[in-house]
Amino acid sequence: MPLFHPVSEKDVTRAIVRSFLRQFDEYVESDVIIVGGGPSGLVAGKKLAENGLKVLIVERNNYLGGGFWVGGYFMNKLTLRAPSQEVLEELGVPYEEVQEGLFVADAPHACARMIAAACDAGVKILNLTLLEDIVLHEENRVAGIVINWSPIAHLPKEISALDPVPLESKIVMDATGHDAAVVRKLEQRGLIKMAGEGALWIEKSEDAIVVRTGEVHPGLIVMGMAVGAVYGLPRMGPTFGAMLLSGKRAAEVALPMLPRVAV
Ligand code: 48F
Repeated sequence: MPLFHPVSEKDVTRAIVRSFLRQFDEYVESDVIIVGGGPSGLVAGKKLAENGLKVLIVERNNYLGGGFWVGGYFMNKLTLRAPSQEVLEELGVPYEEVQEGLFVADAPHACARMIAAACDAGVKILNLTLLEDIVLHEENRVAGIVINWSPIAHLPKEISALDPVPLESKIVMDATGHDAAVVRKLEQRGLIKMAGEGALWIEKSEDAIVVRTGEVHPGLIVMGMAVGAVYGLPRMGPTFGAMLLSGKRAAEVALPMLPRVAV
């Protein structure tokens, strides 16, 4: 007597294809597309989805979490400064106060919980997907993104001549970290000038990143380390509180721009 229910190979393949394509079809149009599934993007996605919005995270890697899996160097301990430990509390991640206002948490635990929380809230994920370009409509308002399969970037030119496809959304968010890949597409067209990231200075950087999080161009909100690259702010290196609070702030900026479905 076999342990598992009988299912054939064709049924397995059909289950994958049909489920993926149904979701892909549904998310060709979203309320918010977040490019980048690092800490800032995940926090923003969670908050927006909790407010009833249709949120898609587009991530070039096969895994979510960005730089949040490792604290710094090769050491998987995250540091955060008050008051950002409140986000860990919301997520149910244990942490330790090592000195007044400075907290340490296990990166794998925090990252796994953060990904789960975004998914639980209803965020959908398109991974192995590279932002290739942006969609611009009237008065250069950002109206969506253009995507391709990320391994395409590593293929020889003769195989990689593969057209991308566009997705539409009411708001696009750049959460691509140091790359600021979405804003860079505006810069390439002379629509914005990026200042480039400054040198490391934790005290200055964290406040500035959160304060400058917001709409950088009609239809485009920038958050996380991408904010530093746009405005020339110092980087913060191995501390993460500003990523969490910047993600929250990005969602707070977006919410009044969109009709809420539920609270
Ligand atoms: O780099 P990342 O973790 O960005 P973040 O949320 O947090 C930054 C910190 O991790 C750390 C730091 C401060 O503590 O200095 O670096 O600002 O996550 C960015 C995600 O975006 C993806 C990338 O793979 C990563 O998971 N990404 C970047 N460019 C693209 C992209 C692109 N062109 N298309 C799709 N995804």
